[in-house]
Amino acid sequence: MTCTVAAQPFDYRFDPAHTALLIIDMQRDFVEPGGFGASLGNDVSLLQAIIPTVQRVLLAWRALGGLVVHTREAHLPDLSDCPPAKRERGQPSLRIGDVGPMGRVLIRGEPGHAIVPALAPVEGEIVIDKPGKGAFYATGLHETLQELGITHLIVMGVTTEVCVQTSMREANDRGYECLLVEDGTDSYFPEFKAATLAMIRAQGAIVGWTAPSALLLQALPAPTP
Ligand code: C5J
Repeated sequence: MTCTVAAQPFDYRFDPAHTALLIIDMQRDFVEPGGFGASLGNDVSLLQAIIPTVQRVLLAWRALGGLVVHTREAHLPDLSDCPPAKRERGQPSLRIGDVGPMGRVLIRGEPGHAIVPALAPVEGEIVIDKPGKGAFYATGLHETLQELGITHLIVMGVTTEVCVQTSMREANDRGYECLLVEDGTDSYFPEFKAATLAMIRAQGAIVGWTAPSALLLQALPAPTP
């Protein structure tokens, strides 16, 4: 079955049987006060605002029986997978591995590592822990998607210009056709989000397509009873 989204810069076509919904880093550490994002001085309310939209698309995709992949950015407790350059970057109030209000910042298994309750993975969904910004770096995600016959990715999550864009570029280099849901992603910097959407779809979808969630939802088939 082929679905068509009236996306930019032109129609995006996909078969749900060969498409995964990829939700990037919707973790407490990025969207709640007291986490990694806030420790860098960011206003996390901008990111919280997309949760209802991401949930709407997630529920529709689940109703179709489509494959869902969630990612979480985090490091091992001994920080052996965290390059010192990443930990030492900038002047944060808390560094990766420091103890904050949601446990150790950006560390696997800590409260801040969890995906927000409204989007929590359910049985059968894939959860990828990634040490980097890209979902394909040091995760085995490509091999998993290949085994499942996935050729297309519908992408949501945070932040648009960091982990979302990096993951889409990695996916593009590996041959996946990607659609970014415009209101299912956000940045701490609205101008960076706008620039990222523009650069993804520029030059004839050089990285991928973008579309608002309403147009994606309109394109989905009715779930079979
Ligand atoms: C960042 C992410 N911004 N998930 N991570 O460091 O975008």
